[in-house]
Amino acid sequence: MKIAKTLGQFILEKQADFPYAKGELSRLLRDIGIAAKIVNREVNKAGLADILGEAGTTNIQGEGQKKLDVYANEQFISALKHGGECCIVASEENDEFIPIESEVSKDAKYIVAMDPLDGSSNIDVNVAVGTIFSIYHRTSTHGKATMDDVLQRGTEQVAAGYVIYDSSTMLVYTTGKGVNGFTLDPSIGEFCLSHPDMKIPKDGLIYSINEGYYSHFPDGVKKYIKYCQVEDAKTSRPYTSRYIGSMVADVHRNLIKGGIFIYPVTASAPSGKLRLVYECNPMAFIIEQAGGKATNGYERILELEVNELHQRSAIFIGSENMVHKAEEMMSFFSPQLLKRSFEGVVELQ
Ligand code: P6P
Repeated sequence: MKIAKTLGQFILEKQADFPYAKGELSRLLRDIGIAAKIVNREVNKAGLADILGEAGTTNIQGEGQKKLDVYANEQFISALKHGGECCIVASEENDEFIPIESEVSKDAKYIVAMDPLDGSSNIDVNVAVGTIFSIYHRTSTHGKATMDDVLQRGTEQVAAGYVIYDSSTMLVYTTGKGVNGFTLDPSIGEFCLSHPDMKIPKDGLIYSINEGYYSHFPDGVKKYIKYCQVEDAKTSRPYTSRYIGSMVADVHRNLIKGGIFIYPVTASAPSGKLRLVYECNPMAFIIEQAGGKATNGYERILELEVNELHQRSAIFIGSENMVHKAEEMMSFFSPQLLKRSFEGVVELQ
């Protein structure tokens, strides 16, 4: 029986693709893999351990933190702190970024931005949740790393990935040379290469959006939803609607099967809900590397200017041809006109 390649073996093998690599990125990815295995253990027994439910605290998003949110955040921060390859951690769960100033880390060259447990509202009902991470080189050349090191465009990412904790636990990541997926083999406690060189189909038959907000959507999004629902054998419509409510799970399904995930701006979230730095940018990097597309309805996600750590963005991400079609519908409204319509200045027909 062929022994599958472990994440560690694969990382080292690919390190050769980067002639000047001295192993720091390899070790950083290893540290993330270790934290993912620890979090996986708790996610898998959430119903048994006293780790379900609310932590009784709220994060900067004003969201009630689940015990597992806090636990996952602590595990990833600890692994990154002790790994010595990262000088700043920026997390959805922390208002400010966390400088890592230990002797071994203060001169480390990498920054990690993460959503330690995305979709955590699904934990208590046993639905897939995920971790999303994004890795940058620090831009500052001396002294303490600063917020400028964190607020970099998505195009500057060195690596990005996600972990999906579901029927099986997978780690999917890119370093800019394609996308590879690893499935955790609990019998050996290793992530093993199971999905080499992942590519998202150019077309798909699945659209993923929370239609409960339909009345709040921009007209272009309403047009696209109606387009997906029209009977048309030539284009295999109507498409299928699938919405898990966990971005990692919805995007992962579309990466494998083809499809589009949309979280647009709405009247109640005029800048969108999802966060640019540690949700949209890493997922956009991965999907682009797999041959897909990711925009905010008008502009490429990876080129959006990053001004704040917890900045939000609309996102249309998935199969290239589906995102193109959605953008066609969105092109009816300029972002400016759309914004003024939410401010009640302009009545959109
Ligand atoms: P809604 C989970 O809270 C999350 O951040 C994403 O994982 C998910 O896609 C989205 O929010 C779900 O938001 O408003 O549809 O419940």
